[in-house]
Amino acid sequence: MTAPVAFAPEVAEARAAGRPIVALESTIITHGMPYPANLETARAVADDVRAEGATPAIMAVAGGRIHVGLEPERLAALAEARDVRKLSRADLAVALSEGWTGATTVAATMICARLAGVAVFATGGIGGVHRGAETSFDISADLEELAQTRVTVVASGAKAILDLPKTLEALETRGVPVIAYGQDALPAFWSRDSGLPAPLRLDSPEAVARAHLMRARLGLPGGQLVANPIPAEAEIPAEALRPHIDAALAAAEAQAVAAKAVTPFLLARIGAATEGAALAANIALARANGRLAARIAVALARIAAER
Ligand code: PSU
Ligand code: MN
Repeated sequence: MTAPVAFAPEVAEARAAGRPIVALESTIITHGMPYPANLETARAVADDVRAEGATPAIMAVAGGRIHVGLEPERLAALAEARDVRKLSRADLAVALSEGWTGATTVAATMICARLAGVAVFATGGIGGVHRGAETSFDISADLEELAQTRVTVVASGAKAILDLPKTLEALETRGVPVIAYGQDALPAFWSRDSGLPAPLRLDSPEAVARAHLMRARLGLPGGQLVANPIPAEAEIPAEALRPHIDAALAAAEAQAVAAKAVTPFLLARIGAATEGAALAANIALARANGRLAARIAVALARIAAER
């Protein structure tokens, strides 16, 4: 018995030819951004990946199958659909056995990527330890997935709505390499610098690819988090965002928003409060992450070919 995986034609061709592929998630489309910016961003990130010489594979679940790559009509329908489920590791099997339509989080996308033989994945920001997690216990399954599934995830760190020091500690405990790309500081999603030093730093796609391969040679499970700072021209300084983040967190508490709804609620509130500036930054960082992930995938393919 094998996993129910359906490859889009573009991805099937890339696989057959041994060309590099970059996994992309779908929760950022259905729960992370409003329509139509979500659809435009998904198309732009896919084009960015192609421009760097790799093939994009947006992951989603429908009709009892994991779709690896979405054809244009399927992508457009997903971006417009309401009440799409947000699927993490815990939900994936039931969603497939029940034939639900669902979008994959970072954790679920990593699982789908592994099943599809895709080593590199780009998103906006991973989930992590929420503020107040000492009482709510709200810690994203993305962290456990990074600890067990061998996929390199390119993101602009963890979302700044989270408790970043606790998120770093949780990643360290789980043995996840957190690699700042091209700088010493851990990025903070909409801002380039969280004020926290990143545990590791690498400066080229080749270096990230070599580290990915070395982890496999050591037999270590789990992936690596490549924390790519948002392009300087698109960043929002952390001080400018802080009041909006605090207000959104207060609203979430007042309205008793919990579980899967927390992150989408906070992103939507902060997007509205900043009159779209946070959304524009999110789009810019997602595109930059797609480009870097493609360069890493190309480097991985090149190193593999040299062996
Ligand atoms: N990156 C973005 N926007 C998003 C996400 C990532 O720029 O909405 C999604 C990812 O799917 C990630 C999820 O896994 O947010 C985190 O959700 P939670 O905090 O509930 O684990
Ligand atoms: Mn959560």
